[in-house]
Amino acid sequence: MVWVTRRLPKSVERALEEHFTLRWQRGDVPLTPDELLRAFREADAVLCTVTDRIGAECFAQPHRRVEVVANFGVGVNHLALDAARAAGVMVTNTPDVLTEDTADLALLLMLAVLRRAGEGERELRGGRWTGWRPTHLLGARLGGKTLGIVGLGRIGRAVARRAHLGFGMHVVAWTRTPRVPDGLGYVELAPSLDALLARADVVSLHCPATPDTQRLMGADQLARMRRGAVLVNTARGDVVDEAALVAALESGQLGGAGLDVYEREPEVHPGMLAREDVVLLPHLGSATVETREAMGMRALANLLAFFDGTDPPDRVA
Ligand code: 8YV
Repeated sequence: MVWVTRRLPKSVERALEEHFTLRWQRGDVPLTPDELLRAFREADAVLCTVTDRIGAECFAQPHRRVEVVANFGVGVNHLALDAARAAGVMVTNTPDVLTEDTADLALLLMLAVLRRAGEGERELRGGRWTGWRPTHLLGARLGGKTLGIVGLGRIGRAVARRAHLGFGMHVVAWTRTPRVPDGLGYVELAPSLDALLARADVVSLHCPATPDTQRLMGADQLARMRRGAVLVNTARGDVVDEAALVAALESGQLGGAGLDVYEREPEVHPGMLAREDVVLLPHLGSATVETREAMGMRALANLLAFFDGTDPPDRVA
């Protein structure tokens, strides 16, 4: 039996039903910690997602039955991978299929912040638009600006392509493996995060959330950004110290921010909500019909491979 923790696109639910006995979550709310423990005792597999914080207690409990956890999503920071390995439980994710849509959303946030789209929309809907004038809501052009990409994995590379080829940005990147990937000759590698922060007009985060990247962008790093620069985060809230970000915006050190992810989702730092220079989206990076269906099919493919006794394509633990 496969326990599915959230509702999925209809086509995915039907495809899962063709292959497995399923246990669906009633309503579309996250399982409680007790329900998660129970799922691990009763199911052979759990199909989970970012809203399920699956700690060591699930993997290490007596009478655990689960043999495989198929995560719907590429990020796996909500799963205790070491505990999964220690217990011999396999974990898979859904890379590749969400790369392009997440990269699109990063560009959307850059444009929205630089062109003051949120502010303009709020003004219009609020009945405060008095008509066109030459000096109304002037923003900044993306073209010609320097983009600093933190993390040059699949999504970081897709953002680099869009930013340079589509918008004429200069692209500087800082990455764990200091090598420019094939086909990205226009990307300059920064020797350090500090060097990248000193150069970039827009900093976009594309690293996974790990103990090493926890609050990677803290008060010190925000202070090292160029005055008036913009921070975009479509990675994980854990990578940014949200309180420090609010302080940097309030002091004018940063010129704006575009966020899709937060430290304590669905909570958002109250200091952010009132700011006109911030664009806030509710974790929509992969939220297209095409991608969410593809993510579901990828999770299904991983489960099928596991139960067929072959190697799942996207094993992470
Ligand atoms: C998902 C994401 O919407 O894949 C990820 O890591 O952040 C998004 O694509 C979400 O996390 C589903 O698990």
